[in-house]
Amino acid sequence: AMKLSSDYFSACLLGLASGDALGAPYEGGFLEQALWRAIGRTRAGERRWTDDTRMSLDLAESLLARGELDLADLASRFAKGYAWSRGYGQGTAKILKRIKRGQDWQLASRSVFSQGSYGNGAAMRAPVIALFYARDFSAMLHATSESARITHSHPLGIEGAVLVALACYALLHQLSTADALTLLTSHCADPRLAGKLDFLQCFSNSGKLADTPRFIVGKLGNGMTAETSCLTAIYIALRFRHSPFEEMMAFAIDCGGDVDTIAAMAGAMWGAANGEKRLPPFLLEKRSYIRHIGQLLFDINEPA
Ligand code: F2R
Ligand code: MG
Ligand code: MG
Ligand code: MG
Repeated sequence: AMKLSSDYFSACLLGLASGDALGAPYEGGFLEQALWRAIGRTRAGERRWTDDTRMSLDLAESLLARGELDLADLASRFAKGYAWSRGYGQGTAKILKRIKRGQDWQLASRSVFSQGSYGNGAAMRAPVIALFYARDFSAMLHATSESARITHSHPLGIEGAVLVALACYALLHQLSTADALTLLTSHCADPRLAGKLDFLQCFSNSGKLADTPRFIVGKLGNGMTAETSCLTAIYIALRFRHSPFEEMMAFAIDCGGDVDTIAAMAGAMWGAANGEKRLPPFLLEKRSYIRHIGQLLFDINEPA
């Protein structure tokens, strides 16, 4: 089996939280940004992260406590972790408040969008599954779509999550960009996502992965839906996989829109490819705890 290192597991989670915390000031409109200026730091001056990191930690804690994906346990952890000040998506917030009030998660999950959400909320936490199942590809694929069900049962919400998990997996295993895109393409069924993946592949084959944020946003999107954000994040991670984190982050900020989430997903992939030493060491909420969770996700893959 290929050699993996705990450093890269921690870096994947820290990259996710860093992209989230550094991107959060740019998400939303004037009011959201003004609010974040007021609550975007802890009393100790650390940058706070949002729902993206909170739900990723809930998922990691559930997997580690149960030893496998347990949707009832996960649903109750998501509900406990919910706090308005983390800026949850509107649909997800409603579902989690219902579960918090005692409603069965299976009922709650269908209470907002009858087909389930196609937001990027399942994709933003999918890197955790790539880490937990780093040595079991088929289990990873299965658990990723299952884990989306509580909040995102829409096919696009699920497929976005699968593509993000696959991209993290590919970078953790140090696949080339061409091989990573081939892997993604072979697991992409929805024509809307497949079309964007085709664009990315042509773009990468041409050796011209570089273009302006404006052009990329026009092609791939910068929205809150899985369809308009997951491939943007994958593009950013692949383009900047050998560049400093700060350059990747600057590009994500220039793309605008759902910056915290696009940067969280790209940051997770970047961290999985680069390890901790290249991550910026700014004051981040619960940094050492996040690193610790990354180590535990590594340990579960390395039976003594
Ligand atoms: N919520 C935020 N940011 C608030 C700033 C947004 C700003 N005011 C604005 O409106 O532009 N960030 C967090 O939410 C995103 C993750 O969202 P998640 O968990 O996927 O939420 P939700 O509510 O399920 O989906 C997001 C929106 O997409 C639309 N939508 C989804 N499925 C739909 C469906 N089946 N039918 C119709 N609409 C659907 C809805 O508008 C949802 O509210 C991340 O950015 C995270 O950072
Ligand atoms: Mg967020
Ligand atoms: Mg298997
Ligand atoms: Mg967001």
